[in-house]
Amino acid sequence: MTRVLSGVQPSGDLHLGNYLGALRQWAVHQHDHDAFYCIVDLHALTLEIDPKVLRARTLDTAANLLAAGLDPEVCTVFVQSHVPEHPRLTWLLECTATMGELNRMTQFKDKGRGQDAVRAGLFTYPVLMAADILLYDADRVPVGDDQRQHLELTREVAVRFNNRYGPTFTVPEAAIPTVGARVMDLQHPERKMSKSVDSPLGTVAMLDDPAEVARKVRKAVTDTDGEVRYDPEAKPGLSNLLELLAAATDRRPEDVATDYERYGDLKRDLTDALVELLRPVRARHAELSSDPGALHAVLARGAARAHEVAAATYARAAAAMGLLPA
Ligand code: AQP
Repeated sequence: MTRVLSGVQPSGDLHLGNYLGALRQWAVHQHDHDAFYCIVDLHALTLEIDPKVLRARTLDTAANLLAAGLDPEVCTVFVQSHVPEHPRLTWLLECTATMGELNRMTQFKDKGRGQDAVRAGLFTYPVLMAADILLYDADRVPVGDDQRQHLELTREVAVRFNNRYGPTFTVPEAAIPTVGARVMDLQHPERKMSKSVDSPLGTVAMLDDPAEVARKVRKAVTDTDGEVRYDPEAKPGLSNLLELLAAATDRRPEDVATDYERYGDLKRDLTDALVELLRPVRARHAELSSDPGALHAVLARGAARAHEVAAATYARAAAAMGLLPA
């Protein structure tokens, strides 16, 4: 069976972008792949985060993943820091990637903008992500469009390592959905919806209640020309709404656009579709959160299974580079 690996940071409340761009695909892939899904808490340390909040969010992210349809009997759900081979392999890969490659990554520039002191970890983040993926010999990595550049770096590092030290890593492919891969902020449609950016009206959380979803969609920024047309360049706000309705109803945004003449009608149907899409997720999350002990048990089983695979890959990579076995 081919293997998939993907991760999510416990850096804030999960939102529609995370759900449509990633989690929904993860739930599908778990049935036809050997699937590993990781809560990447070490990545969340690259930006300011209160330790108590990080701890609580890590467990809540686990509840969100299961609520989004991951079945721990079918796939492996675990926390990155529970598997020590992630930072260990990162060092080996930091000695394989180059400063020039990391300098070309756009995400650390976006996330570091406006900060007095950017953490070194924000700069080397893509190498930790490469380690996350390569440790599991993943063939496919289901991610949103924002991770395309990091995936490409992972492939380059894997190929270089294999050429330099002999065949060690599987070179992974990105699996990016055709619709929903880049959900934009409802108030600032020029930037992606994001957990760590403060945009309360622009971000629809996976657990928002129907009234909140309705309020945010009603206030979503559009334009004044009044024509319903899918045109992300000229009409980014409206096109984002069309993409969301298309993603929620498994259609193409161009086709959805032909059903509407008025923005208000589109917003009404989008609200209904999102409320229905998120209803089961909210209900399952409420159940799962009432039993933290069961969530801890799922994560402990996941870490044990992930560790078996990761330890073997790490040993192979360390030996290939010439490190003396302990
Ligand atoms: N707006 C988005 N549209 C589609 N997919 C998205 N993803 C994130 N935002 C969107 C996908 O969700 C998965 C998990 O993301 P992450 O937690 O690794 O962090 P990120 O990509 O940096 O996403 P966020 O939500 O913006 O988090 P913060 O603000 O913490 O950085 C990934 O597959 C991602 O592509």
